[in-house]
Amino acid sequence: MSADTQSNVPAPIAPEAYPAGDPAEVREHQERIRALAAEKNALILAHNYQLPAVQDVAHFTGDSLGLSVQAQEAEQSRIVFCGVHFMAESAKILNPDKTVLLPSLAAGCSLADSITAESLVSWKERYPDHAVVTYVNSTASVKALSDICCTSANAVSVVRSLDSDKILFTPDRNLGAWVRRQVPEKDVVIYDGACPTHDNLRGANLDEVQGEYPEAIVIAHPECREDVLQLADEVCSTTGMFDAVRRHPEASTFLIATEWAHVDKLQKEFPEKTFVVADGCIGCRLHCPYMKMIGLEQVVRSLEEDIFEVTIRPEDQDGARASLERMLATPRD
Ligand code: CIZ
Repeated sequence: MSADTQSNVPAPIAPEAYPAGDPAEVREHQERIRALAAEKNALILAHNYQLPAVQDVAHFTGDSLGLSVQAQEAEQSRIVFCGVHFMAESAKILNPDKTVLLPSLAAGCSLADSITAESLVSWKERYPDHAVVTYVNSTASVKALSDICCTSANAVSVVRSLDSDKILFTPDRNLGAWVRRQVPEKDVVIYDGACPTHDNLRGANLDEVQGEYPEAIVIAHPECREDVLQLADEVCSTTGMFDAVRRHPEASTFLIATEWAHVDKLQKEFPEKTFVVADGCIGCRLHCPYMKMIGLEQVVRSLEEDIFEVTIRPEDQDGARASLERMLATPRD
């Protein structure tokens, strides 16, 4: 987008303008983190939506499905999970003998908070014949009450894999509606939660940015609303977006409808292409404040002081683990 555009689309902010900090200080923190991780036998995992400086220092980055697998395969005795609380919980559920640390207690998830165990119990009473499929963006107590979990990378395959034709999908209504459109032969009842970051984007926002980049390929996350997904050439999880870019070798520009940190990551992976956040503005609508609660200082402190340890209620452990393990046995879409 040119700087002198008359458009209402906010001018994009260069990723390096987002509070990346003084480069010397960033390097110093990253070196300290590497030294502490080696000393404490810690594996550092970072989600695709984490600040770029945090992702740069992680042993592995990825989506929640990929990071769950890394957590399971970890040889280290402790895992520092740079993501949000439900992701660290999943790592702990799958690795009950390891110490799992979440560097900030403020790293919650409003989508996970949109459904409680009590509300799921009453939904199950209303739909007693339905198999419960729960998005991993949920608490351990909700997972424990579910038949199987899914991520955005395998939600369609999970629903297809079930014997039951009646599904109760929780808690993300946009992902649930996307799945229902892909699997029309099943009766999918959908809970009314949403990720505000993705749900904030409207087709009209994307349409305006598309006017600036008429040739661009649009890749959208299935947590976006249907009016956004209808404008997309590809709908996939963050990890699926790498392959989606490769499916369009002729394209030079991509509009990406997901959290901006992942757009930064795609840009680094494919430096010869141009990636634009679908609302035209890094850090505007497609910004997850919870994912940005963890900076390098929090990771240093977490390693130094062994905080904040994630624990699972004993009564949730087995049920939540069974739901996650069924999910892990299902391939990506
Ligand atoms: O499953 C995840 O990690 C989330 C929340 C998004 C994605 O597509 O990676």
